[in-house]
Amino acid sequence: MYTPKPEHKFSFGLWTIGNTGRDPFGEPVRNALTPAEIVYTIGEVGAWGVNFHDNDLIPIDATAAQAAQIKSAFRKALDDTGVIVPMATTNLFTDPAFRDGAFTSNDPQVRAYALHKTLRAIDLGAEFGAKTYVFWGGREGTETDAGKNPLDAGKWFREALNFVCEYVIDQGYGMRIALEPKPNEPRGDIYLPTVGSMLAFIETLDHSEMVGVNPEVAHEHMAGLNFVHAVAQALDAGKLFHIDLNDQSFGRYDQDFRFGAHNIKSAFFLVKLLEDNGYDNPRHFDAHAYRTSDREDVKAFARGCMRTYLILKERVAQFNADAEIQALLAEITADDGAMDAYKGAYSAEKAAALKAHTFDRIALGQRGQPYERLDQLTIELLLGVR
Ligand code: GCO
Ligand code: MN
Ligand code: MN
Repeated sequence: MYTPKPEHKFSFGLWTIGNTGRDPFGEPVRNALTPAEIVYTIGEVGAWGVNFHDNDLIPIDATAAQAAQIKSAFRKALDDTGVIVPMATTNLFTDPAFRDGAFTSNDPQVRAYALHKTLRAIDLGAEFGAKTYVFWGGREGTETDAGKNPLDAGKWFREALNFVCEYVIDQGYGMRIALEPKPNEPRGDIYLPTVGSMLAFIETLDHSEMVGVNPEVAHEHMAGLNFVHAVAQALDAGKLFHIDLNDQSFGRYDQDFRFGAHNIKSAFFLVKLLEDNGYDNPRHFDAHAYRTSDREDVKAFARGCMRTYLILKERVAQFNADAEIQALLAEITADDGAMDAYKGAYSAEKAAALKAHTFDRIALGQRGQPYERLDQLTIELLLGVR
């Protein structure tokens, strides 16, 4: 029942399963795996897809012969396991050239290099069948605003994305672009820090129809925001092209915990939102095993992400079928039709009638809502006693 299946579209990045546990204070604690080895692990734990940055697959300084050898081993692992490549992206943050950003660097040579690297990485993604291309601007930001004009930065980023969209169309790749916001880390402040700001920016692009968002649980939580609300706004806009699932405590560094590891209640409402609204794009776990894990425990981490998702999905079905919960919801959202005349599109008559209506404000203010009862039932359901 909690076994992952292809239709769940669970994916992991090469960088997630492959993560060696290096952090700003400590060296790697796990051996590095080749891309092919990571694909076999992903196949073994039962996931559907593997995503990569260009340099997760091909090191930045690889020769053509090395690249060809890596690609053929990777291709064989995909064929052997049936794992597919749904998404690809560009590493625009590791190399020192990007220390002041990529598309928003003050240096025109760096901006051009970022575009060059991205076009080649898009080709690499297309070669392996990726249908979603992610942009996470990890270095697109500042520590001080003394040296960079945020309006210029926005203009440069827009120009680059317009160029990329035309390139994808020109090549006939049929890819969609997903922009991933993050408020900070590794920059002091990253431009377009939240899902809301990214959604607004997308509407300024030449090909906004092919650009959506890739929201990440940890990123909105780092900003102290409600992730479920952010994702709902993206769904409402038809822009939820991809999602990065993980977990994070509020107010901490970028933790990238296993999905559902920290805040089970918000994970539940997230799964509910996705499942109730027929979300059918990839469910990508952009998370890392604890630094204390060995390679065997990394598999437990990966299985845990998927298993928790599927358990929560079952809890959602239970919530939707629970008579007591549904009765409370019906009570909360009850509508006797008395206000129907004022609903819907504007008309001068409707506005006049609404203004003339007398409301019993005191009675309205006396009406409570049984949210405590509903929330306790939700908690009991999640704790497995219903
Ligand atoms: C992070 C980001 C990245 C991106 C990845 C794919 O906080 O480091 O979430 O993991 O998702 O670069 O674009
Ligand atoms: Mn992240
Ligand atoms: Mn991410």
